[in-house]
Amino acid sequence: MKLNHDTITLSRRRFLSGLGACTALGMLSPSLLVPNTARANAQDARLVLTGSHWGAIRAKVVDGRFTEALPFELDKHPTKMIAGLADHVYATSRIRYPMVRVDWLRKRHLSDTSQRGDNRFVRVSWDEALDLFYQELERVQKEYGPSALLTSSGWQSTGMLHNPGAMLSRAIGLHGTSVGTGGDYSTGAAQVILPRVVGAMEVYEQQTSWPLVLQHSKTIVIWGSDPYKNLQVAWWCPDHDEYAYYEELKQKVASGEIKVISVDPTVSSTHDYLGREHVQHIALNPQTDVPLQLAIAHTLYTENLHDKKFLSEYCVGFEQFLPYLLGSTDGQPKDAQWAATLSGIDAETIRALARQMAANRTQIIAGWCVQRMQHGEQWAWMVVVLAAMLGQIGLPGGGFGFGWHYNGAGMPTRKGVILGGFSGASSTAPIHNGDFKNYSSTIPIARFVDAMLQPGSTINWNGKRVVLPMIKMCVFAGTNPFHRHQEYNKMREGWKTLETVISVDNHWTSTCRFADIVLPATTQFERNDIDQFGNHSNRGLISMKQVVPPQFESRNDFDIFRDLCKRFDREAAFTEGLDEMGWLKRIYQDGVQQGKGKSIPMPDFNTFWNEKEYLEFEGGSLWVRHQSFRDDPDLEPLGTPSGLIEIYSKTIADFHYANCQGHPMWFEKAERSHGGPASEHFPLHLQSCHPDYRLHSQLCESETLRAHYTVAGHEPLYLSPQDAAARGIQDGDVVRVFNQRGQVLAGAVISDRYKPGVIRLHEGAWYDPIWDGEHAGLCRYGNPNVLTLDIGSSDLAQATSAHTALVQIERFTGGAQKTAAFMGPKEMVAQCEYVEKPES
Ligand SMILES: Nc1nc2c(c(=O)[nH]1)N[C@H]1C(S)=C(S)[C@@H](COP(=O)(O)OP(=O)(O)OC[C@H]3O[C@@H](n4cnc5c(=O)[nH]c(N)nc54)[C@H](O)[C@@H]3O)O[C@H]1N2
Ligand SMILES: Nc1nc2c(c(=O)[nH]1)N[C@H]1C(S)=C(S)[C@@H](COP(=O)(O)OP(=O)(O)OC[C@H]3O[C@@H](n4cnc5c(=O)[nH]c(N)nc54)[C@H](O)[C@@H]3O)O[C@H]1N2
Ligand SMILES: [Mo]
Repeated sequence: MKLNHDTITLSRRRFLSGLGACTALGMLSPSLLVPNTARANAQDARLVLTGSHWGAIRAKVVDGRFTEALPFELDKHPTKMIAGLADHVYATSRIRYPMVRVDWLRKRHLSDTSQRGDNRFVRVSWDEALDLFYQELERVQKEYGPSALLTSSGWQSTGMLHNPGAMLSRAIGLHGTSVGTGGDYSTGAAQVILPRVVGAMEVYEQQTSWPLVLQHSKTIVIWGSDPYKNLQVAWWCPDHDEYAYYEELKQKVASGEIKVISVDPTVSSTHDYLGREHVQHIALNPQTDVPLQLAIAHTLYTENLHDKKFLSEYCVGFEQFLPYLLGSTDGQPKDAQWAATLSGIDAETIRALARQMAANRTQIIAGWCVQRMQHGEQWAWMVVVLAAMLGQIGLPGGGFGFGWHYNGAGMPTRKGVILGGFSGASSTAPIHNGDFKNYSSTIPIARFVDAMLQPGSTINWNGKRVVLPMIKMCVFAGTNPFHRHQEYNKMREGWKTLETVISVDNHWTSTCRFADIVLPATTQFERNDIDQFGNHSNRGLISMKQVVPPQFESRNDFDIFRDLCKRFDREAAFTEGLDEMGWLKRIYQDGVQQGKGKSIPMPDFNTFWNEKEYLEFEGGSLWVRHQSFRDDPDLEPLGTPSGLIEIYSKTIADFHYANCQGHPMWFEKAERSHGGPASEHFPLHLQSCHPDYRLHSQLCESETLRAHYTVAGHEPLYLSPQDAAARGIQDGDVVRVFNQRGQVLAGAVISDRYKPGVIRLHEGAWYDPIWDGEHAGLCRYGNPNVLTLDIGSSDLAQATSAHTALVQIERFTGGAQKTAAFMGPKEMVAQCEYVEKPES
């Protein structure tokens, strides 16, 4: 089969004028990306098929330059973000050569770490850089042992081979052991509580098929989720097919067949897309979901609307929860009146909501933002308890699900293969396998700055005691901690205790600024790879062909880590004797074998790579989450101690944590808007939700995209007309956003999608602190994590509490502050003064 290369083209200028016509907050209709009139003759350009977190594209290459990303013809709902992909290769922030921080080059691990962040770097050769990397690994293992070394990766790029996180793990793991990390920033709280309650993580798993939801649900409650915005990206290359179901949902909502209720302080993109006039908005005060949920439960119980049979046959512990709900344990019934004061939703609306949910088939679609808060576990637990009281878990179009906004969940899964990829593990033992001394060998990732600041202190974590290690060296590849983590002024203090920080990236992120050795990796467009096409849909496989050669001195992570391994004689264990194409063949041929076992015929590698370029799998059957459990709880028990849904968990109760007890409860937050703690000083709740125009910090480097959302060169700050008026802020003003933890500049966008007291700065905005002078520490671009709070969600999950943060804003009068975030390092020439030769 030959591919049809006569594909759709669209000039950037034309595409951008389409974008410009949208309001800053408006979702661009994906169909705008592929106007039929824009078909052009692409003969003079080379079109290269590749996949990405943003979908599959045909990269247009003119005179050896990647000029434009055209949507792959099978992607019917491409994201507007592909307009930034060419910039990903050419942005001013590309790391050009290996670089070493000036004072670290002079004094190595004895350097002045308070200079980290001043962005002064010296260019070195690859050999020099990798020698330094290796010498530091040796030194740290010998001087301190494995507890002093921490490595981490994150959202990196797609591709089954070029997986920087796996390469980092394998290479470092071949040299020596290091501190392990558990949990993640996405679902840290939910992924720890839900296995205790329903026996599975729930968050990353497949959800009930969309056709069944559309057929059976009468009410859909979208609880703190924004699928329309968040499905633009996925872990593997998305096919975006699920958007067709959102189109159907939109029609059914308009015709009144399905009622959608959005529980969200803001009008989300999904809400806006489905139609403001059709969706019922429960615009609760931020962080007050648990009181609202408890009041719904209270109404269901007191109005006898709960499913007693389901509670007794499929659940344990409703009796232990009930006294708390009714108030006999603490004197406070968790009724609608009580919740109204906290949530800002009047009592009658709450009661009506409970009745509506009990009246017919109700699907609860929960997101993850509400668990990315202090006590985030409680909300996730209450989602399950509410669904259990409604008794529809395991029925089509009923019950709960936590993953609809992610990886195309709800798409029927086609029968196909899942490729293996490059593994972070190796069968070869590490050279250094030292003693962790009295420190724990694994820590919750979101507590890694606490380890820097309080090594040796003990924290609780999901029933274990964790002694935080004394970390001396960090290596990052495919993650940007100075976007990902919270409370940068605290983090910068922690960072000073590190002797050596290494960052492998393709862009000069703020983490590179705060590193000692910076190594330039190729972008995904500069190498060959294979990816899954579609995630839960399993639509097929797609080749990721090299679009352009490596830029500057960048090298594939594979080559970087291979050459590191060479230095300690583990090259063969790292590569297994294969190069890039060798690995791709192996990964693909393993898939062919897997396919044989499943009766899925696949062409051989050469045919796939040279002729077909992508494969589509067939079939896909409809599926209902938790149905097998509902059908036979004895044969298909949940993975909880009782095999049933645990409304009361004896395991958790026995941990004796004050902030996460035996059943879900309301706990006051460290900071809460609308009259809660600290709101008298900082009255505004800071949402740092996931960006509409980026994947976290990725593509913030794209000028093309930034041109469409920045305000006077700053990250947009969304706020209500009331909050703006009260402060004399006009649309387009530069504002200072501040609290006791720090301050950032941003550009005001006034929007009626926000209720008073709620503002938003999207996560992933590049951190750009002013180094010294009057405004020292002020982030010029607008990164919300300067302002967020770095505490664990509770003793149970120790997850991030990024969404527990209050701020104040004012018009900024300090003059124009041009961001330098995207300009790379200040290049210096330095004399090496280091004398203490590392032992080898
Ligand atoms: N475009 C884009 N999509 C993405 C990503 C991206 O960076 N960009 N990242 C991906 C990743 S890694 C993840 S983990 C997911 C994140 O998925 P989520 O964490 O679910 O996403 P958010 O958009 O941050 O938040 C979802 C909704 O929660 C609402 N919300 C905020 N506070 C509250 C509250 O107190 N109560 C209630 N009820 N609602 C609240 C917000 O207004 C928002 O509409 O997104 C994925 N998708
Ligand atoms: N305040 C607040 N903070 C949050 C969140 C929030 O909701 N609010 N959300 C959290 C969530 S859910 C998540 S998942 C995290 C995401 O945090 P991260 O995963 O750290 O975010 P990314 O910006 O995707 O960082 C990936 C980095 O990998 C680099 N990279 C890309 N391709 C390659 C490659 O081929 N090789 C190498 N070596 N590097 C590459 C990119 O340039 C980028 O710097 O953020 C968390 N932080
Ligand atoms: Mo995430």
